Amino acid sequence: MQTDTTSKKLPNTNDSHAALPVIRWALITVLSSLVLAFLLTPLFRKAVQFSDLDTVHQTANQLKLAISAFHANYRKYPVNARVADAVIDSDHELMDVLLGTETSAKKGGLNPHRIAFYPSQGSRHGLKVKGNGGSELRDPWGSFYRVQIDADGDGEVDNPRTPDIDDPGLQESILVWSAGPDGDFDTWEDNQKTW
Ligand SMILES: [Ca+2]
Ligand SMILES: [Ca+2]
Repeated sequence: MQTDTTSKKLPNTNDSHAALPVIRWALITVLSSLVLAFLLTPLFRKAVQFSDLDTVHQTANQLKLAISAFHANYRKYPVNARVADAVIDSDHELMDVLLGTETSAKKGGLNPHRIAFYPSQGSRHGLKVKGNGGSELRDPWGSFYRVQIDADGDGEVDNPRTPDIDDPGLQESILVWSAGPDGDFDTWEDNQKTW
């Protein structure tokens, strides 16, 4: 008995090659949809939010530590104001001093020994160091951090949350806070603070 080998259908390699881009496209579409669906979940948004809040607290405390180290070294704060408690932002004026740029060591500068009090190496959230070594520091939502310093040295500062109320103030030397996700310093519900 003879077997009819010609009746067996051989796979058409040209067909399978032609189908590959279609399969790839379909896979990419499905995967993209899944990723998009995950990004829209409340779980993901909550995870990002917690991660941002964690970053803010770490950064704010790092900034407070840097200002404290500056004071321990120079016996003054990195501001020119002496008579009133200073409220400043984490802009170039402050950060260049804490980073020890060349400008901050010039005549009349606040950091003549160019000591780097704020770490610029490695992954530091919100700090983009420029060519001259200077930078400004922003929170995950794009605003500067706000800093209040006991520049008059009486051991306390006004509570920035209740500036118009005649309260005893806070027994703190350095306060650092962020405007929070809404970017508004006046809305304290979401503001993040070090005290
Ligand atoms: Ca004070
Ligand atoms: Ca706010």
